[in-house]
Amino acid sequence: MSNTPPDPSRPDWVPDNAGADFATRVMKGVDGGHDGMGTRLGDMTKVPNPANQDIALTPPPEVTPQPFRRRRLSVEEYVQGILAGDRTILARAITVVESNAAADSDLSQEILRQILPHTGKSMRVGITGVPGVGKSTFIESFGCYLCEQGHRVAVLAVDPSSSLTRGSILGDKTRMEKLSREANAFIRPSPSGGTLGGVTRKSRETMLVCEAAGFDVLLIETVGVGQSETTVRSMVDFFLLLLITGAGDELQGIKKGIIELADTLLVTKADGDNELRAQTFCGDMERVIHHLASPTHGWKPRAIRCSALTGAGIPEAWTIIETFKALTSAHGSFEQRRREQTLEWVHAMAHDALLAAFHQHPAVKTLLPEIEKQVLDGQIPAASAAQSLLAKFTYPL
Ligand SMILES: Nc1nc2c(ncn2[C@@H]2O[C@H](COP(=O)(O)OP(=O)(O)OP(=O)(O)O)[C@@H](O)[C@H]2O)c(=O)[nH]1
Ligand SMILES: [Mg+2]
Repeated sequence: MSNTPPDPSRPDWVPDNAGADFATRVMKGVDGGHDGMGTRLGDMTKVPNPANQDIALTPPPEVTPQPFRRRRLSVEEYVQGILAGDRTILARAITVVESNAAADSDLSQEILRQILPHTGKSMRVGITGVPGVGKSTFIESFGCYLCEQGHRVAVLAVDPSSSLTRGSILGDKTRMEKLSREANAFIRPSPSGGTLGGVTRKSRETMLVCEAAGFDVLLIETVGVGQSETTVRSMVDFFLLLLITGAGDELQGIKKGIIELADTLLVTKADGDNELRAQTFCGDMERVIHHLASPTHGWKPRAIRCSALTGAGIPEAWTIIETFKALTSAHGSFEQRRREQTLEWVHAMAHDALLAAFHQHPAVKTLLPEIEKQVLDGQIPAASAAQSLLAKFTYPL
């Protein structure tokens, strides 16, 4: 044992044989704050400590840090704020609507109930296409054009993948820099949180809130992979599919099923060297849709081309949407679709809630492993297994 006094800058867990290169040293503390002023707790803890000795400090008073909380608004304040087009309240109301917290559910439903008479007056446009096709750039250009025409534009996203990939399709508002500075535009990135069903509920309700706030054009962006196109189709009046030339059918996900959902095909990036190819491709697509059934009664889908860079085709895209609205309103299919969508939504929500309750049911959860085993062992048929599980299910739980 060495008799040298312990080095106060060397913690006792440093190995005895640690050389000079063992880079752990405890620095002497600074009395008071780092700026040389007193500590936040005042002089009570500020005890001179020249030799780093143990010193009994006067215990600081109990200070419980108070988290910053915004005052909760009342239902009336939310409703009045939304109807007055107050953007801050609008954003907060959407946060309430998007919340998964049970505590927000009553508030959110009451806000929605009160704004309901002020909803439904917008044109709801769904925009889809594979990643990189130019959705965000198109929305930027199209949205700015609509604002110039005196419209108020809200941009929302249905992006169930974003919570997994963190690559929210509207996460980067930078691609919509100009539009996000427009006083008459409101861009809401995709709600986080999982399932397509969950994201859809939030997006539908957010649409209603935006309509009550006076936005007369809603642009709902969704990435063209998976099931989200079908979902967005079920919540919009007009569905726009963006395509690029030369990407190959497979790459663009141009499945017949998706083209059949679209009210118009928009060939993007029709500029520079690509202009001629876009023209040819657009003609090809026109011939394709000619042979397909239209998703909307009273409307014949169109194929057009545009460039978000030069602005070519942007006004035409809006003219088509306006024509669509006029024709389908006259035909009755516009209103008919909205009614069907609302009822489908009710059924879908009841369906989702019932399914979740079934899987959370304690008796079902207890029985499930045994029943699964019996099915796999060939002891009972699948239908009997399902019946046994359902027999255990009661609702409410
Ligand atoms: N030349 C040309 N390039 C374009 C046009 N529109 C978009 N681009 C480019 O295409 C690339 C992809 O565009 P985005 O708008 O980000 O595509 P997106 O469909 O939103 O992509 P994701 O968000 O990844 O699904 C960007 O580099 C754009 O600059 C256009 O009209 N002309
Ligand atoms: Mg995008």
